[in-house]
Amino acid sequence: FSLETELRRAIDRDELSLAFQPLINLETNSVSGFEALARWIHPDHGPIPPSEFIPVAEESGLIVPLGRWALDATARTLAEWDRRTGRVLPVYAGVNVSAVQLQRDDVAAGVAGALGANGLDGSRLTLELTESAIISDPDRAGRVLTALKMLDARIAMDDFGTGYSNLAYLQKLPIDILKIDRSFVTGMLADRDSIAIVRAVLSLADALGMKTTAEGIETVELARTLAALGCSTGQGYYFAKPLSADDALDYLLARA
Ligand code: G
Ligand code: G
Ligand code: MN
Ligand code: NA
Repeated sequence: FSLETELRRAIDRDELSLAFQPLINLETNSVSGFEALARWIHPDHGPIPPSEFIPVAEESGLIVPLGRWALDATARTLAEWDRRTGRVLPVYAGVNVSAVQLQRDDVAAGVAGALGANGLDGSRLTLELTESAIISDPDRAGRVLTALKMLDARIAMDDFGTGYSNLAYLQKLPIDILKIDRSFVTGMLADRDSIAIVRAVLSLADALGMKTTAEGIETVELARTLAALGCSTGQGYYFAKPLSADDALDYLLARA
């Protein structure tokens, strides 16, 4: 059983799917968007978690077709939701882009293709990049991010605070959103250091004119505290787990 061979087949046979986790506006409690997360249910071996197949995809280069598929499938889902509800829904989808993808693929061309094929405005997509994606080739990252901004797409820094932070990139690159890593959020009510880091990230984002998304909100206390601290957006099991596309649309319509 070679995960790489199986993954290649899974991409070809359309065995991958997407789950959508709601992103909640902490001020209004409405749905701002969803993070699209790849799922793989192998016909014989059952669900294979992304923590197993994403690293294999990165090492093998399969992250390029996988990433293209994720962009297309996300845009297709947004267009399908618009079609079903008969309006342009005011929500965006966040798509994860790994460092390898940013280096090896023309991500802006992939985004433009996914938008064009589905008749979507660029503001409907947010690309979630990790700090490592930028550090590994800052010049290339700068060109790709500029091209993405020209499409009107937004850029989020994923897992912010866990990478090799080089704060100069925040100033130089057109980053719209800082996603505060789950590890800081989880501990922030019990641990002074975590809340200090969360406050510092919120204040940094505010000073640089960026929005913030807190990951891993599991309790109402965390949701209330982050809202009071001025965090823009929340994500976590307290609001909802990653949902199927149909359940995500129901969730959106129930909260609208
Ligand atoms: O639900 P969770 O276990 O789904 O996802 C684990 C991690 O896998 C996410 O935090 C994300 O970094 C990564 N991931 C999920 N889907 C994708 C994808 O489509 N592309 C990339 N590059 N990473 C993904
Ligand atoms: O940041 P990444 O793109 O690494 O984050 C998405 C991952 O976080 C997914 O695996 C998702 O299932 C997981 N996740 C989302 N909300 C929560 C939460 O409230 N608690 C925990 N433990 N994991 C969460
Ligand atoms: Mn992410
Ligand atoms: Na993250």
